[in-house]
Amino acid sequence: MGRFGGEEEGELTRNCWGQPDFCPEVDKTDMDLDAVTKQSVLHAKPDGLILQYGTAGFRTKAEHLDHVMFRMGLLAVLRSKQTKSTIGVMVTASHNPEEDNGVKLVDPLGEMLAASWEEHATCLANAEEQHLPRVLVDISEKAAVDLHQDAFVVIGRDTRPSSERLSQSVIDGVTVLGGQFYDYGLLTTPQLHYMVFCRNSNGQYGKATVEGYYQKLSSAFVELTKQAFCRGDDHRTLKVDCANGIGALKLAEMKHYFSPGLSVQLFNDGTKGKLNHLCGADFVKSHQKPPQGIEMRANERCCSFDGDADRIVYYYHDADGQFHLIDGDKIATLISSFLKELLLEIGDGLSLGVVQTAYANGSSTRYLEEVMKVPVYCTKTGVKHLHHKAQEFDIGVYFEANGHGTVLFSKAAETKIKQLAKESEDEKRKAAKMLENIIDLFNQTIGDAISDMLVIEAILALKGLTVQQWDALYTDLPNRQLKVKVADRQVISTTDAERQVVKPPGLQEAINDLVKKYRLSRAFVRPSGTEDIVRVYAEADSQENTDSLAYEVSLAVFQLAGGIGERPQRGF
Ligand code: NG1
Ligand code: ZN
Repeated sequence: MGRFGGEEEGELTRNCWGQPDFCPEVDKTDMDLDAVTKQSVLHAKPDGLILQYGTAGFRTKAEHLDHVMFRMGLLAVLRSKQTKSTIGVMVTASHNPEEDNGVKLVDPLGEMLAASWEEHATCLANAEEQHLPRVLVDISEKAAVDLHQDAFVVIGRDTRPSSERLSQSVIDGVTVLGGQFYDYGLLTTPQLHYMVFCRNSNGQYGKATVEGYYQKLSSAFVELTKQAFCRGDDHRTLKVDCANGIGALKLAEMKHYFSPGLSVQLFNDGTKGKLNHLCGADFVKSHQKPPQGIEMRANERCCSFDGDADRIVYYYHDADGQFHLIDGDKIATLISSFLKELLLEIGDGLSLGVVQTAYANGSSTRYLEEVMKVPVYCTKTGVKHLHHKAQEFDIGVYFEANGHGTVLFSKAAETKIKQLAKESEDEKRKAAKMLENIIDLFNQTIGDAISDMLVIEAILALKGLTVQQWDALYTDLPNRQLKVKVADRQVISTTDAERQVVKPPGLQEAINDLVKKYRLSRAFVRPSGTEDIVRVYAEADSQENTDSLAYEVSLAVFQLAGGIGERPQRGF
């Protein structure tokens, strides 16, 4: 028998991209490939199934994911050995329907997996059964993994019915390659990111327990809001739609830590409804209406989390019963203006930048640039892109319009702020102390609905702002997002932070001609990285024109990019 489960050493093979390749030389004792082969049979890959590590890992129907979970367990071990750090594996499909599931790996600093390893992940997930050992060896070689290193993997999962079994498959993958693991069980996605960073910073970022997370955020919130609540504004309540997901469980555990400063009332807590069904941040943002299952009174502040609690949007009904959505763009604006004020007070020349995607409402970009005079950058969709851009500033604020975002503070900024909080005179010290608490209140590894909610509540309390005053910062341009089904969404490729189509030919020209027909208009299309659809976005001067433009662009996509099923229809 050869060293790779029956293959001959040095034999000419094909790697997972179909290129001719030589079997690499790795000592079999470093990885028990026979055991991997045996275990893998119990997590067999369905024939012909090809999946891509997309915007946020793998996502599809839960019943197709068992082999992917097992293999991501294997990959997490290799990544852990290579980085000599703890790696996270999160089992979730976020805002997708309950029947779906997904998995993503979390890198040592709590960030999304590095791009080169996304390729390895895709390779490993799609390898046919008999090629699995060779692909593992190949990845180890290409990524120079020291196989003698120990590996440690932490695992978290959301509340989907399929998540428990699928996370067991991850554990099977970790153990068969000799990795150690800790299963946190039910966690929000951002909590798992937090745990990974805590462990790799030897506790400097915080204690790697759920209790540690609650304590860190809550004490920062209580410290930060002391001043506002001293003014007697101590009866703050907030209604939270938890999308029938994990956010409900975690917020129910945590709310005692930050009350009486803030009392939260939970809706869609998973006791009755279905996950993400007619509720949650994604539903509210894309339908621009309130979720089912929440009682809203006029002018009451409400918010929605998504299914894994990494996104948040706010909203309210005015006295005339009109619905007002406060999305990620307006959250970024509120936070940036608060931070900018504090930075002016400490007067230390620290740079502040805001990062958005093409989905940001045109009014928000204009307000940030022209009124607030803050530099704004646009990246591709997906928090990993925003996160990396935000790292270029002393203080980088990033938010997707859908409510996924956070604020990053550079090490230098943090040191400076801490020093000022100790040494400077009164007013400066007060501002620096606030910034110090804000640093602790943000989850700097990834967008976090719980942490963002506490930041927003603290700012509103400190500034004495009502939800209406916040909403009035600027008026959103009417906008519409639609989905188009096509045979193969990869026929569309884009450039310029996804604002321009490169392929198929003629599509961008068609969009340009349609956009010209309307005032203050803008439209773009891109293939989704999490669903099997093409997304269409349009903005214009009125909702009617916006809907018309969105419809016409959808039709152009349908006709020029191989639409399938029902043709797009006018009217929503
Ligand atoms: P896709 O499906 O690639 O558009 C969606 C969101 C992203 C991000 C990911 C991960 C939109 C338009 N897209 O990605 O912003 O949040 O899901 O959850 O909201
Ligand atoms: Zn999510």
